[in-house]
Amino acid sequence: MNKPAEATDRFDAVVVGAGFSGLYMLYRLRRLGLSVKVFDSADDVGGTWYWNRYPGARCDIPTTDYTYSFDPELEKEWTWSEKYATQPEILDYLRFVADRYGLRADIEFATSVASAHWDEQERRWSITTDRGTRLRCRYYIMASGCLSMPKSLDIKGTERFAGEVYFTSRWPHEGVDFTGQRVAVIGTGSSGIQAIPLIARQASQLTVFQRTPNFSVPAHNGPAPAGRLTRLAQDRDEYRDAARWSPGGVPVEPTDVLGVTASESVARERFEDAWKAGQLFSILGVFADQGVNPKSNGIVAEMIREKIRSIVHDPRTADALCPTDHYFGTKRPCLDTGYFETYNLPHVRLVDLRRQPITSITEDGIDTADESFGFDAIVYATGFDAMTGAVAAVDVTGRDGLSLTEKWAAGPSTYLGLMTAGFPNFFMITGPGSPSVLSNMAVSIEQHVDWVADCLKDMRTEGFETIEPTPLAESGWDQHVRDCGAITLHPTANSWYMGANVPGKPRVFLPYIGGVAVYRQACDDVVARDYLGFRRTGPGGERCLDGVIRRMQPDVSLVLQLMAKLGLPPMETLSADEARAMMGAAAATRPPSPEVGEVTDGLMPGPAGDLPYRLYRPPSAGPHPVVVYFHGGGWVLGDLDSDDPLCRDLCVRSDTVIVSVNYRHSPEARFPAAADDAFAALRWTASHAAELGGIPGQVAVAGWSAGGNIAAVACQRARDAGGPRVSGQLLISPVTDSDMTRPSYAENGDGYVLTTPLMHWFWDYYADPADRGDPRAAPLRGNLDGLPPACVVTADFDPLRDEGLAYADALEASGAQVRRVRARGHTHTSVTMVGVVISGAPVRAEIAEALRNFFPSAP
Ligand code: NA7
Repeated sequence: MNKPAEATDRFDAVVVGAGFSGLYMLYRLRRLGLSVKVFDSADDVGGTWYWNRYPGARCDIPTTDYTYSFDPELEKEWTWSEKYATQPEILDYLRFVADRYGLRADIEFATSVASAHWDEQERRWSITTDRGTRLRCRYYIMASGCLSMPKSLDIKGTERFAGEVYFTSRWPHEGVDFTGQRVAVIGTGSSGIQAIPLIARQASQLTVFQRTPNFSVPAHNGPAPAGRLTRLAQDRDEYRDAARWSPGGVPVEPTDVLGVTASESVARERFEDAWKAGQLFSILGVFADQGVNPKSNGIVAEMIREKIRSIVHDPRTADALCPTDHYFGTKRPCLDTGYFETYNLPHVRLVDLRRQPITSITEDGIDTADESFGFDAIVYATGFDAMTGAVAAVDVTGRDGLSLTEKWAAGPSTYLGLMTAGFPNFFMITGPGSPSVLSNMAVSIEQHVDWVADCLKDMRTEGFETIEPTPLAESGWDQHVRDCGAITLHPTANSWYMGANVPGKPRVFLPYIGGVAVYRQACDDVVARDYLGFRRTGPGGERCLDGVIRRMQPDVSLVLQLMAKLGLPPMETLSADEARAMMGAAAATRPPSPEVGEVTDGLMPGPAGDLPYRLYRPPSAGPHPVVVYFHGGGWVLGDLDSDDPLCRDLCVRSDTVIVSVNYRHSPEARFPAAADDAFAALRWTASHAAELGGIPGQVAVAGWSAGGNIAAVACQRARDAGGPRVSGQLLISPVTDSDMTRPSYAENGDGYVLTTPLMHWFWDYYADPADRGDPRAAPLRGNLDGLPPACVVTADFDPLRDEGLAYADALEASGAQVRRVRARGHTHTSVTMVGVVISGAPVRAEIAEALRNFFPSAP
């Protein structure tokens, strides 16, 4: 039997929570030879599975996957009886695990940690419990669960009700018999949806109060799927490894079918298969783009609504049960057994709180705006203060008296979801900023526990006593977590992922949505880079390699990975024609481009023959300002098609006419042909603005990459020639100089599409070395006085970044107005990948705003 902690006790580690994570943490720490005390407020192990005993409580990740994998022997000794095990079976399993490894000896039950204060002198945490015990420890680990702190009741009059009151999250151990009772259930999240069909079996009357209809798919529970069991039996290690390196912690075959392009029959077939599979990751993966693309998401959502309508007989009830206010998956979808069917029973009624909100709980029931209901029992299935609730429930104070709740007042801030700056040796298992609730928790828990245990082992080996993230590493990770969330539809929903279910909680996307595998790799990379972003101290001094582990936009790295998989030859090893063909083939696979008002192709005169152009007119009534646009491609590649998506995007966003001009290319027409054509195109467009539907006198130039180069040159030449007047120059990642020794070449010259060898290849085709200092080739070397306002866009991972910045500096020094747009986490090409790289959209919105502001009529 365990011994209660004494005031004088010192432990290496204190762990809060004896659920899935606390038990495994204890196991690992013990094996490191550390002294550990685990506290849990419950009377037994189990964590969430100890408390959530409501009827129908089951996991909704296949139980073969929702299980410990750290010990193959343990796996041999336990067989799950169903595809989705019940709460009692999972609790039995956790008890079995606790007994098998003798874990209870170090767990103090019915005891909560009340406070944890860091003592800088002692380099230890000082812990107090709700039983008044005080103790000290080197490491303080919260394994307190993501969905363990019930949300406080936020309904008027709850204390008045004289009947029985139950909470799904704190269900009586002896069970509840609702036979013959009039029962109310408030809440239709996973808990409500699981409990309602079973409560309906007993109650004489069941009334469900629904605030938000939820997406739910049938679990099709039964024996564990044979395919999964066979794969597991054949090669357990391979199977578990596949889970660890999967997007969600369950091995799945990822799809590359996009909802936006799939035929109706393919879409239907994929959906029906997922519906039959009865698995969250199947229905969440009908299309590769359903989490990020509203249209694709809408296809899946509508098919689920069709199913609901086909199950529920009463059309009004069916309608009320159909979710329409959030994208599918942006609130936690549910797996159910007979949930929607339950509403066909004569004694079950749905009350739609959107139509008739609860005004108050009364002594004998619930009053809504329209009706008074009498009940014998009310069941609250109203959810949790997710992800931060349990951590914030303890008074955690770090260095210099900084309290965790103060630090997190505007939302949690963590490094890897594992630690937070200012709180040395304080670890969170599946904390905010880690995949946690978006993944199979069992896999994510094991990964976190293993990371922490390995970290403590490394610290001991290397003689360190404390570890703590740096502010730089932490803010970098927070940014990355936000970037990952921002490209998805998640931030649009009032979900508990966003903290939106708890009144007053900051609205922040709490988990990390980059995926389990990507996340694991980031954690491993941090360790491999000598604990990048962590400061470790010990008697022998401190060590800290400061930095940010992931600076690139998540979708940009995904595109780079996909491109690497294609194994294309480096462009500079090809001939110009071969390179052009390769670019053309890539363009053919692009998603549909944005709609504009009108597109017309034409010819304009150039110095050596006609130049093809494509005009994009916005949908709004003209006339509009005009932008002469020059495509990218190193003066060698590119044409009107290559930059078509970008031109459309700029046209619609900036509400301007875009005239995209195809200038002459190298090696067929070398320097200064492209620059000459650009200036000619500017002159012709300016003098024909009215015919083109433009506003005379309101003409700007724009260009990307080499197009930015000739756009900048055209501005200098217009100034020298005394016209035309240019309203502004938009230079997107422009080539401004032929000097390739700037630091951005060293940093980004390899691995980000535009490479140093490729830039050499472009220059070699375009201009003789003797010409490369000519301001018509290297505008940075020209006279920059009297030039129009500029917007200069530079991307972090671009070899051309520094010459873009140098041009912005030089323009500013010469008195030009300059707006700088930093494409944070982008490469030379990624901002232009309209419809592919979602994180480019806000950057293009900023660019379009700058473009619009060149013109006097701009708002
Ligand atoms: P959830 O998913 O947060 O569901 C709570 C439900 O209670 C949800 O339908 C809420 O509506 C509803 N709710 C909450 N407060 C109120 C008030 N004041 N009035 C009416 N209705 C209310 O919690 P669960 O316990 O079901 O599931 C938690 C997770 O556990 C689950 O996602 C799985 O991961 C396991 P709302 O949607 O906020 O309008």
